[in-house]
Amino acid sequence: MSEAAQTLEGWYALHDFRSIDWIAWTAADDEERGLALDELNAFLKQWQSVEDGKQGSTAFYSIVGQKADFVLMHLRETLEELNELETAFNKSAFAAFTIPAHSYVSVVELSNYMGQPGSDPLQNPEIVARLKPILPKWNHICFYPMNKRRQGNDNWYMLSMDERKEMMRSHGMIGRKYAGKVKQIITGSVGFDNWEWGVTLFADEALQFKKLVYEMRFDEVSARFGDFGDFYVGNRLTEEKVAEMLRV
Ligand code: 76R
Repeated sequence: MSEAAQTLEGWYALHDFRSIDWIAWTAADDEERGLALDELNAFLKQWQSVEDGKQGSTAFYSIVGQKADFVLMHLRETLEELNELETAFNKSAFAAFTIPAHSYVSVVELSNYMGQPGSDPLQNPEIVARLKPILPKWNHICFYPMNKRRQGNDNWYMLSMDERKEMMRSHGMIGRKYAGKVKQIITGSVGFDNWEWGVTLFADEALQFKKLVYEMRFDEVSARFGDFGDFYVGNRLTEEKVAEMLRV
């Protein structure tokens, strides 16, 4: 058996994709819509205070195209907290105007491919900060799930640790070229959801997603071993932006 990569886990993640029930929303009266919007804003404030207390983080983005209208990406210390906040939101008047489009459950993950042998990563504040990241407030989000292939000669899980390390080094070098332009959060979902990882990217310029993902396609880890699910891309929502989006 090949040596398994060691992983460090941080906050649990829920990507909650919703569509808006536009028929119900436009048929509702001003008062109903006002109450629903106030409730949404109260949730946004509550999630912000959790983030201010460094107990979790939430990102709120629109989604372009028909797969969903928006995504709430929540990070929390436990799976129970994620479940509670999801249920609380579902009971709100605003959520009653939404239709579930997709969801993804995972946990922030760092693997030891690039780690320094002999050091305790959990004593390193930079690593701890990466395991419990405050999500950036950048203009755009991109999310997609992925697997590492397990087929014939292209079986990632049959490679030796050294072979995988070498390929991950090359992967990391490409990624580093996008430092400051794209922020990646890798969440592991083996045992939690349908794919092995969720890839969440943030950027101020949406084109950087295309450039980064395309460049990686030529790198062996992605070219030989990457299998990808649906891509979701969108724009940052603030209280003002969501009010504008929902104005009828
Ligand atoms: O953690 C680190 O920064 C060290 C290097 C590194 C690891 C270990 C790294 C760097 N990644 C790692 C692990 Mn990554 N990453 C992806 C995708 O679209 C595709 O082709 C793949 C989707 C992107 C766009 C991306 C970006 N990475 C992983 C893993 C876990 C693999 C495993 O354990 O087998 C996956 C699934 C994955 C996928 N990667 C980087 C980036 C970027 C931008 C970097 C540089 C980060 C930086 O240096 O700040």
